[in-house]
Amino acid sequence: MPQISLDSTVRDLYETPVGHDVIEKVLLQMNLSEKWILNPIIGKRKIRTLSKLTGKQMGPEFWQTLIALVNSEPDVPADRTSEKPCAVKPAWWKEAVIYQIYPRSFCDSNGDGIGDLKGILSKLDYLQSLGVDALWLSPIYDSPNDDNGYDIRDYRKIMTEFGTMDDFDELLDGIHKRGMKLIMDLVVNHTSDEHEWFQKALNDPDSGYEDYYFFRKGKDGKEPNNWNSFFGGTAWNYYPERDLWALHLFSKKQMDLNWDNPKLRSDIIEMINWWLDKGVDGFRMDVINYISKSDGLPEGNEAIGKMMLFYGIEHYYYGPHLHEYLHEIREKAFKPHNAFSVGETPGIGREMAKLITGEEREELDMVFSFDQLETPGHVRFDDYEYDLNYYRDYITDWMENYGSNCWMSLFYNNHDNPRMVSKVRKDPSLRREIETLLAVMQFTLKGTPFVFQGDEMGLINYDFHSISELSDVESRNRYAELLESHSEEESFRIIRNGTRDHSRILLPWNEKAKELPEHLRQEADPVITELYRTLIALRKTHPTLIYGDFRLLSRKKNTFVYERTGEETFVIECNLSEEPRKPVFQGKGYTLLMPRTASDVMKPYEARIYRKLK
Ligand code: TEU
Ligand code: CA
Repeated sequence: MPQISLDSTVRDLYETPVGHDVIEKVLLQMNLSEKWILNPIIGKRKIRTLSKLTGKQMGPEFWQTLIALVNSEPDVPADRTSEKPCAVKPAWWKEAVIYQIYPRSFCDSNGDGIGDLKGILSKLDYLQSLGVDALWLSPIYDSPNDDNGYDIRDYRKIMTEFGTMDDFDELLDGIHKRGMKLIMDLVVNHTSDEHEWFQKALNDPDSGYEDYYFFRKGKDGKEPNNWNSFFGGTAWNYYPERDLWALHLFSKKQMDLNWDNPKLRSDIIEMINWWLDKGVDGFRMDVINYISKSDGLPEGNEAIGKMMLFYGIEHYYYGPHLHEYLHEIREKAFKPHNAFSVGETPGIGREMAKLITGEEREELDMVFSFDQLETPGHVRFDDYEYDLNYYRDYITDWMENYGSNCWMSLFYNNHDNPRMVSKVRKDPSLRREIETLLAVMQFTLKGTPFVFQGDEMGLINYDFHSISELSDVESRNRYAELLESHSEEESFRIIRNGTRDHSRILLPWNEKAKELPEHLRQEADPVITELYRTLIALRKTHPTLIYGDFRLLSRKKNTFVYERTGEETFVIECNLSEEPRKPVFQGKGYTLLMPRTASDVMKPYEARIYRKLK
């Protein structure tokens, strides 16, 4: 890869994997189209002259930072976009439907109001009957729960409220007996400050653990750098007993681990192997792209910080040793156990994802990319409605360009996000229509569907009435910050748009849930559950829906028509809005599989699945 400099053109920059993804991200953030870059007037311009145009806001320092990041990646993705679908190597996780459980709110077996492992065990038959192949459990390890288990105190112990290691063994056994697999959450960017390593590091300078974390001297009595935390405020905690600061990208109790320390890496890999030896089938890896930080933890660029709302991000979201560390985990733990991995990788775009999931590179099997979750120019806390035309373009772009050596994850929400159905339309009157549409796309597009608990019950966002109903650390911290410049009412309204609690309320089947205030109770919709069963079964009986080629047939406004071809041919037509319209696909020579009948008008959010007659 030729090195990029201020004398390279914008086009040269856009042709590098990191340059491509960063520019795309910036355009997204500013709600500008790709045409802006493809336009020769801009594209042929030297970065040096552009940097003059972008003025103070994105001054030369911004471009230098970007160039350094781009040049830190010498590799280019293998071009495997033009190969036939038969080039895709089969794997169980490409064929699987994965179901995410947020254990705290899934099923409570003993009426203490907290979901638990026995609760999950009691629902295995239900999950099997849905047709799901694997369960991903959000963290169930011992934790003081500052961030609901994403702050781990002991990697080898089960959280007391969730049960015991015996319960876990029984659960794993029950899952395997039913022919399903178990994927655990692996949170190794940070540990709880109550983890033994951190306690030793803090209390005994000679313990050998100080270098497991990022302890630094302050700068003139202030934080070592300007990085801020995803949960508000600075990313540094001061420990007066040692006159040292320690880094935490998330809550004050989630201390970042220093992956540059080979001893730390070897301890983590040993722990992973301990779980794999127990028989777990794979891991979802929490913020795994953050594990390698730039040497010396440099100041974050001002312009990037302002634009992305987080300072310092360019120094850790695609760090200098990321590929190396991912490969090491693969070699020393996943590969010998034939384990599956999916990385949670905020900020990673399509080209960088190729360098992480290209199968020949042996890093991760899949990633979750998040740019599909909000439409351009929006963040999670904005008050707006999600335009599904954007989802069509986003997902088409990935399916057309990701390559046969990479495999996509398909998801709309998780425990960190409000439900997509409510983002598309706040008024719930068409919820069943939208839920059906989303499910049809999820099970007929190319990739592995991840169902988040409750999606299959037709759940929507909760009607929170006050901040006291929210328990998430992010929501509470942000609310406190907002109060500095907004009224209580406004602050609450903003938090309510994006709070992670929308996906964290106890599922309706819990006895205890009946004690929730009326407005926080939801009934499960059996029609949607049945729909999930049908669609999952359809996908299973027709491998074309899994491995078949994807081809876009129409992207007219509010229209998404695509074809999947392999041994068979399917055509799916979606109406992406509430406006009725004429169908684009007439269905001649095809049978209509869904819905049972169709008229010559596509109803609001209607989705149709056709199969070609033999
Ligand atoms: O999330 C990481 C992440 O970047 C987000 O989705 C995050 O919740 C949001 O951006 C905050 O602004 C993972 C977990 O999924 C999340 O639950 C944890 O809180 C976080 O890591 C820390 O472990
Ligand atoms: Ca319980």
